[in-house]
Amino acid sequence: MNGLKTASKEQIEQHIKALSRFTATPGQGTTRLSYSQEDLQARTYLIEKMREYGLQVREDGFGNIFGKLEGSIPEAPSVLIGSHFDSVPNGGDYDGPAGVVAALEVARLFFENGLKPKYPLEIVALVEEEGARFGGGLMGSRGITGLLDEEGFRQLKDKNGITAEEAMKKIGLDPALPKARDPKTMKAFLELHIEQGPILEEKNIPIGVVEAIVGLTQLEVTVKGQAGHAGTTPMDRRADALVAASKIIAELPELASKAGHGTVATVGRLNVFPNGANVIPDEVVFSVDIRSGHEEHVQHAVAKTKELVQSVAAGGIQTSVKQLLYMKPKALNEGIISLFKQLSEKKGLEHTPINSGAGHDAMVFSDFTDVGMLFIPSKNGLSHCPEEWSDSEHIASAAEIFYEGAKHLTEV
Ligand code: HGY
Ligand code: MN
Ligand code: MN
Ligand code: MN
Repeated sequence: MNGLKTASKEQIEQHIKALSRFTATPGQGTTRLSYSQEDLQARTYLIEKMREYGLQVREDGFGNIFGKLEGSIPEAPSVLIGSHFDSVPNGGDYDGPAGVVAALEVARLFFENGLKPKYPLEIVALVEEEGARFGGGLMGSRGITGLLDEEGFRQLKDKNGITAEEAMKKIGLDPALPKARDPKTMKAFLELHIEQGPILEEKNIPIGVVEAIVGLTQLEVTVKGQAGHAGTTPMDRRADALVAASKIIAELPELASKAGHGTVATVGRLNVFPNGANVIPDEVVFSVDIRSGHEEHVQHAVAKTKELVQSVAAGGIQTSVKQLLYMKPKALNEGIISLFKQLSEKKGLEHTPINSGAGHDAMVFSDFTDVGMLFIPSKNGLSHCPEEWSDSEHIASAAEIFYEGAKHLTEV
């Protein structure tokens, strides 16, 4: 060997383990909501590592973390590598962190192998990709690209009515810092992510080269009825918000299957107000997450869902629908896809093309710069749960591909 360092499974395992400790639900998976104490602990860890690897660190007006290795060409656009470091409630240790840790490993290899790139390399750790605290999702990347403007950001509130700005200030972040960046400052964005499905494991292939990402939308449905006494209110004189909401939810699986092949619809979050066992529900607010590889199917399913919601607005029930997020299906950059395939072959790694049923920050960046994404296998195809697990060996292999790809794209 020429004495140059290569990606280390042990180093990656160390990072994953360290980040997994920053959870609000120890022993019940990873719960790391944006701008929480757990976010602050992870943020501190990531910034320390970025500095250790010789990177200039800054946080933008959304709290995204950037670690930059300057290039020799002044003002040149950067090659960004990274993913998100927030989680769903009671999620796993790898959804997001696998990509952040692989990017850290690329930075460590540039640093320890003394590489001097022409184009800058930026490692990025993104906030609020899951939307678990403020709804919608892909917030950090939409902020960087300007898809989420200052107005939109200011309106974000969590379920306790705390705004994103207040939450940022509480952990010492400054929301007034510069936010959207000029797309001309980005040359490429690369993201490693766990597959979150069963395909790579079933095929026993370590590397998935992502070609397209599903289109998705997130709706928030509000059903308003009339609170009342569970004992004294006759059944024919009720405007029960939960009964009305249930009629909508029960129809969604059939609505999704009729919307076109592969369309999925999920109600993952539901809040009942006032949520008392002896009180007729006054109001129900729930999420509807709709996805398809074909935009027309998403649009059809959204239209049908809005009709369905309208159809229960009778007998004292009122309904409304808010669209929190809408992303078209995205095809990733052909040049980076073939680069990833060549580099996988060079490393003797079996690879296969794959499409993503999950949304990712990569889909946001793909309208502004060249984007490439790799997947690694998920054990039993599980994700968004404490059982989520991926092999650090696979993260190391993907980090090697990203390292070679970053050398090529930054023109070391
Ligand atoms: O929901 C998703 O697809 C991603 O995990 N945010
Ligand atoms: Mn993710
Ligand atoms: Mn996720
Ligand atoms: Mn992502």
